[in-house]
Amino acid sequence: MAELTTVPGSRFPLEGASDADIGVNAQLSYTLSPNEHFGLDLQRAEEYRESLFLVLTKPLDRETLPVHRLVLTASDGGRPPLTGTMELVISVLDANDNAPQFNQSVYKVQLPESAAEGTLVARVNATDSDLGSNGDMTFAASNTFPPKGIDNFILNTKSGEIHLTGSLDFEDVRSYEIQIEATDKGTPPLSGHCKKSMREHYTVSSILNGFGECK
Ligand SMILES: [Ca+2]
Ligand SMILES: [Ca+2]
Ligand SMILES: [Ca+2]
Repeated sequence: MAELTTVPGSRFPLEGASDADIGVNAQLSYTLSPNEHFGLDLQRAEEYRESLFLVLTKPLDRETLPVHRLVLTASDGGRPPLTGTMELVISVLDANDNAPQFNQSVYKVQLPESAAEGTLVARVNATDSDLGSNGDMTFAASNTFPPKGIDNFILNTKSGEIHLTGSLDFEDVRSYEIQIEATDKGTPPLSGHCKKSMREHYTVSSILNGFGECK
């Protein structure tokens, strides 16, 4: 079952049990082990024909619980009743329902004016709790202030590392601000869009603003 798209009320047919006895000794009732997400619905079309459904009662979230294990018990109407049990294992398939989140919303870095080309300025880091491509992400610089700063820094879209590519001049620009966005590879992709800007003056400083998820 897929998280997100499998909505409460969804029904899944289960194969009912059978009992070789007749009459009340063959009338089965079913119970499910206590759980938060599933219930049972037994429909009797004719006297001896019944359909058993597993019904989803609460949305699934793979990030909270990826596998649900339930025990279905069938009891007959005899005295004493005889029971049979069966285990149901339900795997929750991933949907892209989490946007990448930066571990810091603002990274502040101070660099000496004399910093050499190629200097590692910072490495931004984000996490996404989805699976596979839903959790893989790329980084992009969406805005740089002042705009000419775009020539001074290069962002590795995979690692999130930022390197200095030009030379710094304290008398010319005292601080840079770079806004970075992380986007996952889900369909459709999700990215954070929370802006926190901040400017301060250091000797020559660059301020990197990460976009976290808006809460
Ligand atoms: Ca989820
Ligand atoms: Ca997910
Ligand atoms: Ca995601």
